[in-house]
Amino acid sequence: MAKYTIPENIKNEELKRWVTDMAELCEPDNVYLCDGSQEEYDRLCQEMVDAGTFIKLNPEKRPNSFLARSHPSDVARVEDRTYICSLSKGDAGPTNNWMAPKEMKAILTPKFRGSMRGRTMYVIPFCMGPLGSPISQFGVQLSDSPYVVVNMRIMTRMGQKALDALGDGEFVHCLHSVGMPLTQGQADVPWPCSPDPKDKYIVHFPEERSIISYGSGYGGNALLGKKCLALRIASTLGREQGWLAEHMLIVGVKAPDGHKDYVCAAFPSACGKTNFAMLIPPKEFRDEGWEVTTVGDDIAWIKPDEHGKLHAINPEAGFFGVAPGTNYATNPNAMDSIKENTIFTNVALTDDGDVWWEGMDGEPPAHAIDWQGNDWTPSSEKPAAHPNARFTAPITQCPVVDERFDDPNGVPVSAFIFGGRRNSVVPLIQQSFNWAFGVYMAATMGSEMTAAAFGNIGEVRRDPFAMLPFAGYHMGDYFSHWLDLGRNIPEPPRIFSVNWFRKDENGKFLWPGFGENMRILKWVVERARGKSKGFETPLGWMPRYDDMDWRGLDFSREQWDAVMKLDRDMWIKEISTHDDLFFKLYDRLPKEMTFIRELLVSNLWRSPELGLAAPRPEEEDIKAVAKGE
Ligand code: O2Y
Ligand code: MN
Repeated sequence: MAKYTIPENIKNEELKRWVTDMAELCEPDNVYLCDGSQEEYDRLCQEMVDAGTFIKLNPEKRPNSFLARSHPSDVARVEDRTYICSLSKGDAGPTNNWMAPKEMKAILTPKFRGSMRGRTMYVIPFCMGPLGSPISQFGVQLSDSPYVVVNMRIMTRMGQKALDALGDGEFVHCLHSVGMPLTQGQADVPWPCSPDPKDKYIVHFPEERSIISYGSGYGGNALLGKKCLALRIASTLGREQGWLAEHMLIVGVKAPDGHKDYVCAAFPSACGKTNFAMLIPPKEFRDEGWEVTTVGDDIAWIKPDEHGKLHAINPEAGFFGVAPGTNYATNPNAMDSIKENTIFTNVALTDDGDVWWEGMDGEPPAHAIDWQGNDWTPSSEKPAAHPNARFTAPITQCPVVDERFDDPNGVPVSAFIFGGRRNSVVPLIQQSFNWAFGVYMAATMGSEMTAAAFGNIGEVRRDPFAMLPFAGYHMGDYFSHWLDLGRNIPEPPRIFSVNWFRKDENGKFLWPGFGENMRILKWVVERARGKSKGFETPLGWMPRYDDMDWRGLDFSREQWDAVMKLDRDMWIKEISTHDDLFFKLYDRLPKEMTFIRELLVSNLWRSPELGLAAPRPEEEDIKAVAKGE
């Protein structure tokens, strides 16, 4: 006999049906509809403190904040357990794991039978994007994890307000269980999950617009609004409906004349994306009136308005940022964002009830409790915080949150930036000739391996558009979608590539990065307005040394030449390696990719003296950019 009752407040007929069916399958003790209130948040946090899942941090140091420690088997997204279950295998493409929907459901349904016994099934209505925005999407997550509820309250617009805005409309069905039912009075553990790595499933059904996640309570595996909905499902929706769901930050760049441009930028993990999203311009720029503001740090949904102008929203409402390495030198705005009302996961606990991680400001504490609950001192062999330790904090706590972050119309996009982590070959900044060349550049971006765990050190791992783990469909079709979109809008944003990570022969970074990236951002936004100068190279347009604003930085012409150098032979080799990815995608690779590849190679052959010495007349280039050529 069922112990639960279905909350009366659920008026959406499909939601009522689905909750009833899933409760019957999962057999929870209770079904609870989340209202998203502060009272509910506080109560669930207290319940987790009582259960040992949360540790309340010292309210004088970190008001209203908590620390959670996950099970050691449950510390990150699990790409090898992530599936795109489209009806046809071809639609998922060779870069996604695939299984037929029926086959996958035959595995998952028995797993969910009774999976929530002894637990509460939380019904979490949420909206990705500002309430009332034509770009936003609704989801409802059913989860047996109160940790998920409180994180979803920070990361999305969640609760009664989302349910009201949903009305009788459609929503993405997101079913989640940690996969550890409590049978016959079995005691709970602080971090329930399925400890067997092969017993975790993060599954997407793009045609049904549904997500099923089993066995993990961590991050992107469990907070289903984020990577699962906002990228994998939304990318398939965007393709059908003519918009883009991208792994991009969004920043506002205000010039001294008051004009503000918005820039979307894609970087793979570990490329300083959050730092760039909250960049503080150098003093000389600030004094002059330059400002950088944050709309989002991870995901952008981008849609043409009625005039074909692209507008972007951040579908999220919070940051789920990496803690280790974050400090007042690298990212003061992030540090200020997490002063209070923050959930920390897998960081260390200091003796005075605060948090600590490797790379935090100041001296390490003489003693702490590490992320696994063990005593830790600076002489310990293992790190105090897990390298993927996280903070969850509301974006409204960011000191430089953009005034339009919650604007239902989104913000107009002036430029796209794509960046990888390359030791050599790729210059600090270049602008693609046009939209199609930009798509090629983004399709071939990549990062050199820095850890053996991810491949051979030094080998380039291609991560097209930083979307390899997040595209919900075939990457070749994804490139075609970008090409089509650009063809159908009158004035597409300009596309740029950056590489902050180029090194000299001694392995030293050639570019200081951090706030100095403002100099690049300034060139980008002015270029997008047809204002800043550049010259043509076989690969695109580049700024000369004199086209850059060097106030406050001692950076010589020689240093600039080193960080901007195009080596013809290396580039010909580089372009030949693009084929590795293209061959993989051959059945759906748009022909433009092959044509542009050929064009780039022939441009390079025709430039034996490649370098920065022989620029074309600047005026001509500026006119060409203004015309969008
Ligand atoms: O490991 C996780 O579950 C989090 S992954 C993540 C979180 C925030 C922003 N980006 C990412 C990512 O992997 O790109
Ligand atoms: Mn990300």
